[in-house]
Amino acid sequence: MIRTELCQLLGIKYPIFQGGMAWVATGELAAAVSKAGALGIIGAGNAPPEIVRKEIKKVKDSTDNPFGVNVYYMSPYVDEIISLIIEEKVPVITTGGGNPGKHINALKSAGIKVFPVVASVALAKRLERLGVDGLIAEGMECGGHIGDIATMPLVPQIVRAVNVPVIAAGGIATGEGFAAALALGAVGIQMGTRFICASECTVHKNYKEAIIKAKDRDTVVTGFSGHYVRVLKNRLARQFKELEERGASTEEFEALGAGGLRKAVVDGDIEYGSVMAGQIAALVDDVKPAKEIIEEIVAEAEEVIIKISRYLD
Ligand code: TUI
Repeated sequence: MIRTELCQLLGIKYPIFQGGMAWVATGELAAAVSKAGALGIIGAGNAPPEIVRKEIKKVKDSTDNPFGVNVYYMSPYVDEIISLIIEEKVPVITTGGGNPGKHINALKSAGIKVFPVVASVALAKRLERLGVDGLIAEGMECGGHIGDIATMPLVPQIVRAVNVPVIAAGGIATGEGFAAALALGAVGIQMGTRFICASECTVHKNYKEAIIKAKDRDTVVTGFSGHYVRVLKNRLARQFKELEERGASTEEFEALGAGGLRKAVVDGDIEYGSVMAGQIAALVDDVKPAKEIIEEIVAEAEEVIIKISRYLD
């Protein structure tokens, strides 16, 4: 059994977070993950509060175990979603796409545990000073919006820079990756891409199949000026590359990207939709219940830790 301080801190059985993926991480997925003993997280993305409230209700109706909501800091509804999280007494918040500093006091006063996603040491240090409970260090192997440092160098730098628990994210979907994250000093992992292929995940089946088919070089980073997104290669990604090559304007990028994630997740359009996935998609090769995903990765990580301890002379 792998238990770390994160388990006691949050009252969870396994030190595993499910990534709070916009459109993908619905109440159904979060409920299944939390029920299985890890931390399920609803992805608020750009959704208005009334939609997020319904997803929170789904989790509460399904389990009493802790769960979280991820707030995307480029959403137009950030302040309203924070109020909703406080009102609903959501146990844990994770954040992405920006600096959640201005909301930390209000969240802490409400007894909510705060775990921002960071992609740099500077932001990690700043947020530690503001009193966060832990940090999720997300390497650029992950899917969706990415920073520019890979998990292997990012995690130990953040671990050395702060005194709060650090969770490793980006490129993890196997027991080997889980064990490696612990070796880097993390006290837990976050997985997104692996949980897209959970049976309970409500994304279109074409999205799951695209991840299962993906091989090592099948993701690509598209975007411009500090806003980079990792997706599976498809026609939309090629159109983005063309825009990059001719130095297109922000407006052109935004017009091409608009609604892309919904198109992939809801309509199953994996050619013209934005199929966000991490590089570890190549090692995701089946759809199964969240509980089995969690129990399998924990058992694998235990085996890896025992195996590598034999190298000690
Ligand atoms: O946010 C993510 N991953 C995402 S966001 C997204 S895009 C989206 N599309 C439609 C609807 C809603 C969302 C897809 N994937 N990961 C966490 C993350 N946060 N990665 C990098 C950062 C980040 C970037 C800048 C965190 C903080 C930050 O701060 C800048 C500053 O102010 O210092």
